[in-house]
Amino acid sequence: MKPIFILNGPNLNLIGEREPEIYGAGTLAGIEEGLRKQASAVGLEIVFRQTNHEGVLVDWIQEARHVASALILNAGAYTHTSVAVLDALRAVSLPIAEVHLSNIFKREPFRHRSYVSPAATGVICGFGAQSYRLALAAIIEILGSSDASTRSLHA
Ligand code: CA2
Repeated sequence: MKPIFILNGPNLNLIGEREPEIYGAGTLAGIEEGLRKQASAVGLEIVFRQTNHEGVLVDWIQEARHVASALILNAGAYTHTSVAVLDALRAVSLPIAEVHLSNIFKREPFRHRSYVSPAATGVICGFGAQSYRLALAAIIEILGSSDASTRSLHA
């Protein structure tokens, strides 16, 4: 099985350091460690990355098309601004989980719009680090489905 790509956008490298009341006290490295264990418990691998650059995120989404089995994406603030990210996601025929640490619908109105959601299989937000664990659990379930026609529904 190809690895599950877990991609993170701008400023997510700062969580645990600043604004713990919004994003929690855990670090991105801690989240990565937990997800790696969760995946390896069922014999799967993850590729976990973070970038502050929109073009790099687009490059990694394009890379996922060829080398990943699924994509989990927290695009950070690009969620709310990036048509380039949406266009890249539209070319991905894999299960895509959009995740956010915070409940973006409880926050400022500009965070209520997501350019990722139209291309995502599903969206999980507001559960802190657990958002990632829930997303990975959903993706593992989709990948484990023996029904190929169900799987294509999620693409
Ligand atoms: O809740 C999420 O996961 C977000 O994707 C996080 C983004 C935010 O722009 C989205 O609206 C929701 C922000 C990433 C973290 O930014 C920080 C900024 C300052 C200090 C600590 C983290």
